[in-house]
Amino acid sequence: NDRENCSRGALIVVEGLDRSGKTSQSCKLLSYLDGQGYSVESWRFPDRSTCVGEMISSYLTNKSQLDDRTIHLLFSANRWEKRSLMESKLKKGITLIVDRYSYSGVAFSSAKGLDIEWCKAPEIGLLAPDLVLYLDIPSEKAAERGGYGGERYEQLEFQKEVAKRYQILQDTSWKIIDACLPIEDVEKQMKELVVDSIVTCQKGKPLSQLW
Ligand code: 2DT
Repeated sequence: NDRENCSRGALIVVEGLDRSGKTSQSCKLLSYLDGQGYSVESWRFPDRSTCVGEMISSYLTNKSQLDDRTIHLLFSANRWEKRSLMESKLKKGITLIVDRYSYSGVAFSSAKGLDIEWCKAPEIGLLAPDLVLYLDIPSEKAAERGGYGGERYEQLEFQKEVAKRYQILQDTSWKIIDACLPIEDVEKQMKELVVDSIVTCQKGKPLSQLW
């Protein structure tokens, strides 16, 4: 029927500091929605599987050095190279759960001291999320959670700067989730918000663009 023909999937983004629980919560969300019969895929940025993604990965693991603006533009390019696929999936009715997106891009680069407006510019024209689930956790608490790995950026002082930038970036698409609550509570809140967002998109909410 008509409704099915035009109904699109929702673009859901999960953001938060390292160790805030983004990846495990995204997994839970995926299997829940899948079990409920929604058509859904799980994505993540950086997508390390592309050529650009390999350059990013080598930078993150300290195997290469890049100028701050250069790496910023590579992260952005890594989203641009996926933009058309993202749009076609959404238009086919597939909901995407995306672990990190432009907000990580701007928060991490501007935390190094780059101008925030400069950081936002290359993101202009990428698809805007329908919902951003921000897993809110104090940097100290996150650091206590089994510690960080060895990648660049996984340091307490830097994460504190990132948290400040995330605050500046909040907009009406954001829902702040207290990531210190028990895992099941976080999960429940996320499920409800996502299902609401999927319904709104099915009802014809248009896709929009950053920024
Ligand atoms: P993961 O540990 O989630 O793979 O992230 N980052 C990420 C940026 O600096 N800019 C971006 O645009 C994105 C998407 C955050 C790897 C690290 O890369 C940072 C953590």
